[in-house]
Amino acid sequence: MSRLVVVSNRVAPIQEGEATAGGLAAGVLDALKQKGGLWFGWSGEITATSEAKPSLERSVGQITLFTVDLSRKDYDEYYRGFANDTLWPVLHYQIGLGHFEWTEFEGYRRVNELFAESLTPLVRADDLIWVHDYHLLCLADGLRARGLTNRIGLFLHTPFPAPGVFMTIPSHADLIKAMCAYDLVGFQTEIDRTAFVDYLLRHADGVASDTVGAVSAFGRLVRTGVYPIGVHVDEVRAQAETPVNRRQATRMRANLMERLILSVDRLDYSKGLRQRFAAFERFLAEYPAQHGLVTFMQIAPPSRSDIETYQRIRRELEGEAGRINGRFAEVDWVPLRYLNRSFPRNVLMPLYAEAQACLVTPLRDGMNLVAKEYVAAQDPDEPGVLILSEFAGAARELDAALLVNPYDEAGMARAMDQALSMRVEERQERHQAMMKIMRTNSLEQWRDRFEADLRAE
Ligand code: ADQ
Repeated sequence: MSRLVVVSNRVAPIQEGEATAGGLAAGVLDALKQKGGLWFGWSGEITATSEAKPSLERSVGQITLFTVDLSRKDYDEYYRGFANDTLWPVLHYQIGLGHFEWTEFEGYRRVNELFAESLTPLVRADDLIWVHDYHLLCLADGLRARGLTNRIGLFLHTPFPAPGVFMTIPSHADLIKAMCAYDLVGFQTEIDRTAFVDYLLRHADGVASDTVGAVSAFGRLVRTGVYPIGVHVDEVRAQAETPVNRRQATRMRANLMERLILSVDRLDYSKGLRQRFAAFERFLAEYPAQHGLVTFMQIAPPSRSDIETYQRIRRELEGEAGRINGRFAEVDWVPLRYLNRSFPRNVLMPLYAEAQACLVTPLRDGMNLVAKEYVAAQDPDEPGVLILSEFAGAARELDAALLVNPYDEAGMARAMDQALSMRVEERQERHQAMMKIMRTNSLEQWRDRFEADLRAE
């Protein structure tokens, strides 16, 4: 069978024998481990000049990792600029936060070209190329320009917004044209897929093909599909249950109050942290009987901290956490614990299992794996309650969660109260329904279905 070539902005820092990471890294690694192959991406190094010369990073088992370095200018324009300060906010419907510069878009294209130039000599004729995420929308275009006729697929981990939102990016037409150089474009939900197809049909003279989900545009046939990313359900539960870790988590619980509401996110404005803090404040104000009993723990390691919008949200949250605690804390009770760091999975999963409720309330999210990990980590006899934003991709599958609108503070406060007082029978019923879907849409399914569709004639 042909080799798999995976391309993403960064390659995961994998070592032999190490436990698997979450999300993209876990899914990609599994696929590569099975069949062997190559993983290509940015090294994370910033050098004086970018050079289209891939270096062999390392080989782990049958997997070979190749990377390229970026120059400061490339990093600023491609990564910090267009990818994370223009595309990311717009893909998450945050038009007001998107900042566009043509020079940064040119930098984005230049780095996509650099990736194409470096990768081309490493690719064999029958390799299957699987590209990940919004950083590399133009990569297939660059590979085609260099004569590659391989199957090339893109999986977008983020949402794809309604055409009217996407078109606020001045270079939207260039991006869409470049995306049509892929053979298959995969999305997390049907909403995202439909938005992309809608753009092609209404704004790019696209014509729907007889093949389901395929559209002819710019002289090519691009297929589309929905592949909701999942988690290794049994692995998560096993990590949550490991006695030594559980002891650690139980000790942690002893330091908390009777009831724990947990949130775990990268510190990102799309995750709705500000609105969530406000909802918790509303909850404390409206449900005084919970005072002294409940702790809300927000774990949020900083990300992309060299971008101004991220620095701003961090400052705001620090201020809000202090203010809310100042307003409600007692000598023996601190209602909100705000932790700006990441934790190993063998600490995080047992902590999920200890929490009576998990608040996952992004303003928009491609999928949100924390929601799925939380459900998978629960004890089936005594499960906690997931409170989930209707704007997370995960809500399309996990509709047995308590679904909330993250802009509705009062609604979220009500959901917190409902979660903490829910009878065990109802919790079990909701948990079983979600587990059933998560077993069907597992991480293995995500990987196998995307690969099979990319391979298919
Ligand atoms: P992210 O935006 O990073 O991913 P998410 O799906 O929640 O968001 O994945 C986060 C992963 O990182 C989870 O596995 C979680 O356990 C881990 N993590 C988060 N905070 C952590 C912490 N403090 N310590 C340790 N680990 C932590 C993008 C998209 C999502 C999409 C994924 C996968 O934005 O919508 O679900 O890719 O496709």
